Amino acid sequence: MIIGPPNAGKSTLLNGLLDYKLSIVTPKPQTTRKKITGIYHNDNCQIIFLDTPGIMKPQQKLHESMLAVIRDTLKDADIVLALLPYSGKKNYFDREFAEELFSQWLKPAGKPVITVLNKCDLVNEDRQLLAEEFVRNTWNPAAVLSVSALNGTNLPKLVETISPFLPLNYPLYPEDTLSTAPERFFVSEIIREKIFLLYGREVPYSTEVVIDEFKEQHENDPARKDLIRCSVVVERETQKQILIGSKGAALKKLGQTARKDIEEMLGRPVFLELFIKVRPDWRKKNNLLKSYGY
Ligand SMILES: Nc1nc2c(ncn2[C@@H]2O[C@H](COP(=O)(O)OP(=O)(O)OP(=O)(O)O)[C@@H](O)[C@H]2O)c(=O)[nH]1
Ligand SMILES: [Mg+2]
Repeated sequence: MIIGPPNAGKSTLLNGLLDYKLSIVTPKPQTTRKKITGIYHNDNCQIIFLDTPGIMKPQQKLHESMLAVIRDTLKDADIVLALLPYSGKKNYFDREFAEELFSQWLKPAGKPVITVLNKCDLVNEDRQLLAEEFVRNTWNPAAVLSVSALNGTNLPKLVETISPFLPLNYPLYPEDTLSTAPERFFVSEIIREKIFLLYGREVPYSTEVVIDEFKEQHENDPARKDLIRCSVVVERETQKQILIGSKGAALKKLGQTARKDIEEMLGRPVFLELFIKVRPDWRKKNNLLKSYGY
């Protein structure tokens, strides 16, 4: 599994390893809310990578559910990739967070840990060696490696580093399987990604996307586009107005950019209909969270 703080590049790493954009990525923290399974295949092994939300201090019921995802995934994982991003700060990465990660999460779990220092493109090699040395001396993980999930630096080496820790088993999935989640989940994730990219402030955090209908019409008649109907759920009427924008321009842009990526993923044209709904404080309400799969 991939564990780490928000914005560390966990989803970028999953995508880089798979060489496919499976998990959504944005410059904003707390983009990923659920576990994303990505299956890597090569001639020697199969690795089931699990991307998780970033570890944060919970401020909402939604956050508690995200933390529970991390906890449950950690229980199931054979190997843990602890992802710590380099930063321009004087210690090169957030040691305080790393200490908390090791003492509160990794030590109690007792799994082999590979510390992956990500965003190595942001610091020079001397600093990387110093940081790696510091990690080795302080927390003594099974291995330490600097990578750039974005540029692909050291990703083959990361796979090599993981290999000896893999349990001996028959492949669990056929070679063409990339994920276990259904297409409609990735459709909702693509729409969420576009909302994170297009809107500011609290709007992306207050938004959830629910697929109400996914009609695969092309099977009976290849000339007909698939129909996808989604609810975009927000917490307030004001957020609804922001999503729609002046004369509906913002919503139109959201629909267009999301549809483009959805069509690319599915490999066929679709009709995408977005309905905006207001569900006050959905992030605090157990029954709503449950109905959205949290
Ligand atoms: N410079 C640089 N940026 C990176 C690298 N990896 C990821 N990023 C950027 O970091 C930001 C966050 O990336 P994500 O992959 O969404 O991070 P995450 O850890 O999944 O974040 P959450 O899902 O919010 O917890 C994006 O803007 C990425 O482009 C890297 O190796 N180098
Ligand atoms: Mg993510």
